[in-house]
Amino acid sequence: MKTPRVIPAVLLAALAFAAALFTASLIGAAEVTAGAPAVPPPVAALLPIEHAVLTPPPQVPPPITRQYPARVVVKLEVVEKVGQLVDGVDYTYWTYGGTVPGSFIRIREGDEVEFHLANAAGSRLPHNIDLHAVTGPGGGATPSLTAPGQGTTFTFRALQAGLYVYHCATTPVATHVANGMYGLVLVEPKEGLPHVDREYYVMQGEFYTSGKYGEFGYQEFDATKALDERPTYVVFNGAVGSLTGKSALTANVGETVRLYFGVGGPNLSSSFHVIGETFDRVYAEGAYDRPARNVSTVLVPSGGTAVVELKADVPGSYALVDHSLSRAFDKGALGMLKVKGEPAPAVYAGADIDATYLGAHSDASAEAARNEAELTALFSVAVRADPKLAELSKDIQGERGKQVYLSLCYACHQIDGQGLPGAFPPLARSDYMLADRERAIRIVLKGLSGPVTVNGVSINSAMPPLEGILSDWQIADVLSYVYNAWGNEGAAFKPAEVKAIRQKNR
Ligand code: HEC
Ligand SMILES: [Cu+2]
Repeated sequence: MKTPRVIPAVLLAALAFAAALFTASLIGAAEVTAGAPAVPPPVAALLPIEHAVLTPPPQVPPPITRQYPARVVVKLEVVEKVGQLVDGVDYTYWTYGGTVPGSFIRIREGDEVEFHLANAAGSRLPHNIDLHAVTGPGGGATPSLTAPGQGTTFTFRALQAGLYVYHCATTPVATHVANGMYGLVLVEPKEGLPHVDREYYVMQGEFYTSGKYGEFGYQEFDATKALDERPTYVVFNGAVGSLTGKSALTANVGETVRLYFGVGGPNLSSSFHVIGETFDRVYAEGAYDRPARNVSTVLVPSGGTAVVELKADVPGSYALVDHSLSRAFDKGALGMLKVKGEPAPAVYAGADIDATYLGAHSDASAEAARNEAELTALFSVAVRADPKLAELSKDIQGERGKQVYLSLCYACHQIDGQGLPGAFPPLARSDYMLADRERAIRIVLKGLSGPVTVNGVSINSAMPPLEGILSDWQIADVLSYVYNAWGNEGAAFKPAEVKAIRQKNR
């Protein structure tokens, strides 16, 4: 946001007049009841006009340095578009500004906001917006109800500093929010915020898909799962991996980092935590006047926010998680802050967290996803040219299977398939596994317990059944991977084989 360094005298006079009118209009407003006009009050014309800088996540617009209120024009467009929930999984997102969460809006306490909501011509449905920063019935929902291809306008005064969620409030509301219609609006206190070196924008939300977690292809919204609050995905910034690998948040040792964190929901609250860090300051529920100090995990309600600040003291990888941990490690709510700089052995001397710990979010898994995408692209080109494609398709299946392996099996059988002596048998060159394909499928579906002997070593432990978690496709993929990794050699598995065995053992 651009700020004039010198405020012209004329403007100052106008401002003083505006302030007086503003006070008067506030007093007046308290007395006005029904039938008040929804149009901007006359004071509006006297405020300097600014156009809000909006940013996509995880970016945050620059701090406001202006010392006076303005009439801030915000233009936001709703766009319905297909994106990826995770590699290979397509989903139709409903977005504010083309991203989930929607564009970050930054204004100043006392500003008057002229809000323009547009709904793209290609949309199938009407949408609107309810900003929690609005004082007024519906938070703006009623005047902003916008049909596809149309635009609407309303104004509000940002009376209270804080960090607020905005979201769609069009019926069925939970469905609109579940499809990604939420974002954050920061109302900076008049005196501004303390300086930090970096600011980031992160929001948590759940997705309810017809298929299981990671099931490939286009996924429909599943209304029953949503009603039961049984999400398939719980993610930061709209997708699994939106804050990992190349997209990880970054900082240098010694820098201060502020995260504007919100929960879009529509249903779950978040136990927000950064593994390996303590928040030096937490503005709980986004309330700016009473920060708490030295907090490890902050509870953020659905439709709520928290501003957290930390100082990066030690280089390495820090995982952002919802500490309801199934969501983090099994449903996607895991991001990464990568801190670069000199080691600080006086604070921490030891290894970084690595692939063993991060599984599906590790660099190895990201690489498998990239390989798969490349091979798939090659495949579709090759299909047109040459019908002999069995080998290539097996490779693609292997890369997909590796991603399943790294999200589930690796935790017990280990990254390298060697298992852990006495606890988990090896899959690398396992005579037991390689001897019987049908039994291998059955083990993944139904689990295994009781004594078994693998490569001459006997073990008596238990593996949980995975039939409720994995689809036929995923089981075929993961077995194709383990049957061809670490020196193993075997034919690929087909989903139909898995399906047949699943039905036989029902
Ligand atoms: C929670 C830990 C755990 C997970 C997760 C797990 N397993 Fe196992 N698995 C075991 C244990 C323990 C055994 C041995 C069970 C026994 O002693 O009867 C086993 C046995 C096996 C065996 C037969 C023994 C061998 O070494 O050949 C296969 C094959 C196998 N698992 C494959 C998988 C695959 C594939 C996955 C992922 C889809 C997986 N497992 C996930 C713990 C696990
Ligand atoms: Cu909507």
